[in-house]
Amino acid sequence: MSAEETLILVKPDGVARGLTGEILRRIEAKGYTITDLRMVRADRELLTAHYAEHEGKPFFEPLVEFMSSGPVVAVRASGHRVIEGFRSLAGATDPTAAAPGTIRGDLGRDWGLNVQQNLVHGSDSTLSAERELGLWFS
Ligand code: RTP
Ligand code: MG
Repeated sequence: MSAEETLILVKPDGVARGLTGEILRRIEAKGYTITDLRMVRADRELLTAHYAEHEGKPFFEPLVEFMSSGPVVAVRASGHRVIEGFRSLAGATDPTAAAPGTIRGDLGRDWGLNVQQNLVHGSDSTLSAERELGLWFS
């Protein structure tokens, strides 16, 4: 079995709502292994690098504001097809549209704000996983 790695973030809304344990439980229950974990107060520099693909989009500034509003839990997880698998566990970006059974579908709240406070981030490709793990676990 070939193990793959991904970066998962429990975003500030997940940490503030006390959902870190529940989110880590779902990752482990699926069979993925948590191989590193740290709580980070992310600054603008880290977030701008992390969200480079979104720079210039209307939600970029509110996104950086939100992501720096409180601590984030960064998780290195490994497992067979964990990148795609965690994106399935997380569900659609919009918590209202996310399917029940997913983290965002079961636990995400739609506050009607100008950015989705959707509890988690997961890398979307092997390339982004490698890049993002380097940023958060350097
Ligand atoms: P993520 O990167 O956090 O795993 O989420 P994603 O792939 O599902 O979403 P993405 O399109 O990469 O957007 C990154 C994050 O920006 C916020 N966002 N808000 N129009 C909006 O309100 C909006 N669009 C994006 C969300 O926090 C999203 O997860
Ligand atoms: Mg994304």
